Order: sequence, then C-alpha cells, then structure tokens
Amino acid sequence: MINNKFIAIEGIEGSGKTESCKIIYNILKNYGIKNILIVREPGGTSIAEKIRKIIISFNKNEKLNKKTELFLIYASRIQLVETIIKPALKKGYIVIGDRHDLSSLAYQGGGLGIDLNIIRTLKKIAIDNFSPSLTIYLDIDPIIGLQRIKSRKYLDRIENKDISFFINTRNSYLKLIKNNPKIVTINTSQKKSIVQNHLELIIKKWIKEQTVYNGIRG
Ligand code: Z5A
Repeated sequence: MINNKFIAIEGIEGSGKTESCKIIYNILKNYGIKNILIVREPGGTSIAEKIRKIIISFNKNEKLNKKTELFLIYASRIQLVETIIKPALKKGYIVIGDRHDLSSLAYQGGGLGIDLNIIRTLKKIAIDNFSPSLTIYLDIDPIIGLQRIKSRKYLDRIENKDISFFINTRNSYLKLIKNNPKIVTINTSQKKSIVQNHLELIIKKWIKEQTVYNGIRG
C-alpha cells in the first residue's frame, strides 16, 4: 500500500531531518492544511519510545547483537505504523516521518552489514508493502553532519560509532536512492535558507500532485 499522505525524511545524523520536519509542517500549515502529524523512528508511541531507549542506550555489561537491534527497530516500526500512522492517515492527516524504513536498509544494512534481503524480508513481515509516497533524503558529508551534533552534551550509542560506520551508511543511502522516483535528494551542507527553499519547492510540487489526485485539505 503506497500511502499518498505519508512523507518520510531520511539522512544521517546532523543532516537536518528534525529541522526539516518542522519546516515542512509550517509549509503545509501555510497552505491551509490543518491535520498534520510529525512522528519519529525509532519511537513515536509510548511502547516504541521504550524500545528506542534500548536501541540507542549504552549497556556496560552486554553488547546489543546487530540482529537484535534490527528486530527491535522493526518492533518499534510496527507499533508506530499500526497504532499511530495508519489511524492518522485514515482520518485524513498528513504524516511526516522523521525517519522510516530506508533508515534500516542504510544503517543496519550499509552500516552494520546485515544482508539487505534479510531486512527486506523482515519489512514484508512487519509492515508489508506500507511505504511513503514521498521520501526526502537529506545528503551530507558525515564529517559535517557529526560536527553539527558534537555541540550536544550527550551522544548516544549509535552517534558514538566510528566515522567509517557513517560513511558506509551514507554510501548505502546513496545507492538505495538511485533511480527511485519517489525519493528526492537535498544537499544539506548548503545554508539553511537554501535547504528551506528546496523543501518549499518539493512540497509545493507534491501538494499539487496530491490535490489533483486526492483533494488534500483537511
Ligand atoms: N536508526 C537506525 O539505525 N535504523 C533505523 O531504521 C532507524 C533509526 C529508524 C536515532 O535516530 C538513531 O536511530 C539514529 C539512527 C538509528 N542514530 N543515531 N544516533 P534519530 O533520527 O532520532 O537521531 P539522529 O539522526 O541522530 O538525529 P539528529 O542527530 O538530531 O540529526 P537531524 O535530525 O538530522 O538534525 P537536526 O537536529 O535537524 O540538526 C542538527 C543540527 O544541525 C542542529 O543544530 C541544526 O540547527 C543544524 N543544522 C541543520 N541544518 C543545517 C544547515 N543547513 N546548516 C547549518 N546547520 C544546520
């Protein structure tokens, strides 16, 4: 099921996903759209937020197995999709996802080296063919991305990984987005104002398409 009102924002840390979600929210509001929801992954429901803690926290005594990590991410995604995203879409909301399934292919596939076929099989079991109608991939050199988040006091388990992990993850994103007409890329090493202009153009085009096919105002 391709859902016409689900937009996913993707990219490595510090690429500007969280800020972009807020910018898109405001662009949609300015179009007179009332029912908009921002969700994040992993997390976004009280149970999924508990799973998120396990995924991103350090555990002194026990290393998180990479397949356990993958399964936890999908457990969190099922919970979010089934209890929040699908019901909201059904009510006519536009849902903006701060990460979705592409993250698993890029991080657990490209970053951790899990076979992409395993991830795709798990996706099929977990959320079947549920997918966003538009994915905006924010591309950034990991050195710049990590510099942007270094000012934070606390870096979590994944943010603390070696730079090579983020290089592999980014390379994986770049491979995955190739020739996919539902994914649009923005180079976010540019100034915030330029990124915002790109987002406005992309969302304007998307709204036009949605209005033609669906009638989008809620
Ligand atoms: N994960 C996974 O492994 N597999 C999966 O399937 C999923 C997730 C779904 C938590 O995700 C972790 O889960 C994540 C991957 C893993 N790994 N880690 N760590 P998250 O999305 O919650 O965490 P994140 O990617 O680390 O988010 P982030 O660090 O907050 O990055 P961001 O949201 O892309 O950036 P931001 O907060 O919008 O901006 C960061 C800073 O940069 C901020 O100070 C901005 O003002 C600044 N910024 C943004 N844009 C610009 C421009 N254009 N110029 C200058 N400065 C800018």
